[in-house]
Amino acid sequence: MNSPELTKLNRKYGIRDQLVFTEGSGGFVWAEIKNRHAEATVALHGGQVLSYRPQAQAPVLWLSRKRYFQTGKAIRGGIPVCWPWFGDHPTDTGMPAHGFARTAAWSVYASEQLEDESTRLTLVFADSEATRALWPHRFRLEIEVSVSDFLRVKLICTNTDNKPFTCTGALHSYFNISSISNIAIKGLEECPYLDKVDQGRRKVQEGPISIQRETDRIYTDTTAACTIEDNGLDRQIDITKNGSRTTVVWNPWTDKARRMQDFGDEEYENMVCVETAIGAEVVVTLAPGGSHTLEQVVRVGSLSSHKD
Ligand code: TA6
Repeated sequence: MNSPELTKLNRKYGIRDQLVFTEGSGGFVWAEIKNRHAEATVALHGGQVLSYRPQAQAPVLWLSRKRYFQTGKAIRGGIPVCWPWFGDHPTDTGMPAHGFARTAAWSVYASEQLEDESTRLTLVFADSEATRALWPHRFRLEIEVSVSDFLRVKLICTNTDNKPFTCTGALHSYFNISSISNIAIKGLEECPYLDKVDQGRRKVQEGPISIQRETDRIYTDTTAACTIEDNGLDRQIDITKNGSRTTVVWNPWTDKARRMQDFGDEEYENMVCVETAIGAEVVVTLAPGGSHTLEQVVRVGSLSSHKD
């Protein structure tokens, strides 16, 4: 985006001392948010939250040092928007994994300073000839990002077509952690899951999740909140959700980390994905005019004070 366009964007949607649009790496436009509660960065590329950090806290989201900022490529880290399909395309493996929303150019729709001096930014992305060539449906996607002492992300998908469509997707959140051996994920105990590292075998979660190898699990039929307990940072990340009956937990571990070009060999140590999803056995079917909202709220707190 050239600077006159950036100036226009800032004039229309910038908020003094809170929200400014800048040109980041790869020529991508970023919304830089800073208020008394927290700081965050959102890229128009993919409608993707790249960073979130409450004041006086360590970063909550993880972003790879080797991430791409290139047109047509997904950004490794933050909260990629997987839509209108999660994972591989159901019938055509030639299609991009996790759909096309995460590599699309989104536009700014609204920005607001809220009463408690938190900030809300809304981006939109609608169908085009290019998207209809991949997926023959008319739609409107909105992502609403609220930055406060919590981070709320809402993905609102609306069917603007004259026929129904079915979609899956996820807020594919990458969380920053002190070390993979220092964490436990709670909230999915006794929940059934499909183990993608073990040919999709159906299993049941026993106790809290600790990660000691490549982990790629689709927890089905759960609306539960999750907590990442991080002893190294003495913090817990609480993740609540709405509009989702699927939670995905992922860490690539050593071999897969090495195979990914946009992922550092050792970076599996400091990230874990806990994803708010629509996928596996649960899909969303929208009638013409129908909408669905996938919502995730992230809060951080001190672990030791929660344990006292
Ligand atoms: O959400 C977990 C997962 O589906 C894994 O299977 C893994 O492939 C990951 O997403 C990353 O996918 P990506 O297409 O971004 O490399």
